[in-house]
Amino acid sequence: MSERIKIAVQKSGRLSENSLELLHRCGLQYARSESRLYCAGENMPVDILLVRDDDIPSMVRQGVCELGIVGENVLREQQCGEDDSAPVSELRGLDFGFCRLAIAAPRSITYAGSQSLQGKRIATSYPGILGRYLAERGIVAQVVRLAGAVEIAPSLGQADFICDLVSSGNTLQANDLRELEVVMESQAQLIATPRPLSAEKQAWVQRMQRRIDGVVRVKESKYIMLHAPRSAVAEISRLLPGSEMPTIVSLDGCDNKVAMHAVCRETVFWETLEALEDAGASAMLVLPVEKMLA
Ligand code: PRT
Ligand code: ZN
Repeated sequence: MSERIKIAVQKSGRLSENSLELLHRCGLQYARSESRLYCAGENMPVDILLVRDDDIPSMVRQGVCELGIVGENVLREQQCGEDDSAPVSELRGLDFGFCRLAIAAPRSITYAGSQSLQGKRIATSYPGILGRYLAERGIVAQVVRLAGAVEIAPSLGQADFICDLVSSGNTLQANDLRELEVVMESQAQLIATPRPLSAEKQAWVQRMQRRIDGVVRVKESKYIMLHAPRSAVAEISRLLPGSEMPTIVSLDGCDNKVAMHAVCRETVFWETLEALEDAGASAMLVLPVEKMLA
């Protein structure tokens, strides 16, 4: 193999650890040194480029890197400002880096839906996404562009509202702000270059994509075992999230109950287990799935 592919990953920030862990779980071995921007893959022709997240969409669009991992919020904001003749391919959500871009305001402000934003000043680091959102709703407001510390803009008198990323909501709370509406939901995305690739590079891009797909699907998947009254099998099958055909096993010496085993390909929440219990399920076990070939 003479040609190598590159994956752009955030150097140090909220997505770094999960991104590198994902690549590691795909079988990629590399030596990392804190100061280096380039980690050469030791067992595959796949290298990692560690950069600021804002640089990732353009690096992938221009073909400097064949693949990249970046927040949808960053990708969408940059797409607002560029001609979209050759956008990157968005291959899949990676199930980490969850956050939302939301409008918030000091608790004292009265708010009666989006129209309350009319004529107001809104501070944000996402002027592109916010501008589109307002235009789609026919709202004319003054977008105040800030590079950071958006949450203190109202108390400094720079803006009436803010539009910023939120995950736990603690930062809003600490600044006495109230979340009012969600502009977009976001998670980390795997993106690929729109540039044509040699067959050799294309094969490695597809291989990495398949492995990443497998790792993410397994992460979401759980193996569920439970006992169910025969009469409730149909209802319980319907409640099992993302499972196609549960295996039904008879229980020795028990005619009215069966054991059901299923792989659930979606997150199994406590609420799901409670709903299963209400439907008659008992002896429920939820196990992680290590590897899966589907
Ligand atoms: O240096 P570089 O440019 O690479 O990094 P950065 O500082 O621009 O980005 P970074 O590391 O802060 O975030 C990278 C990506 O993580 C973002 O683009 C989002 O896709 C995602 N992400 C997930 C978040 C958050 N959650 C998040 N909570 N990005 C930022 N935040 C901020 C939020 O705005 C608030 O100020 O973190 C603070 C804490 O949030 P709460 O709600 O939990 O209090
Ligand atoms: Zn950034």
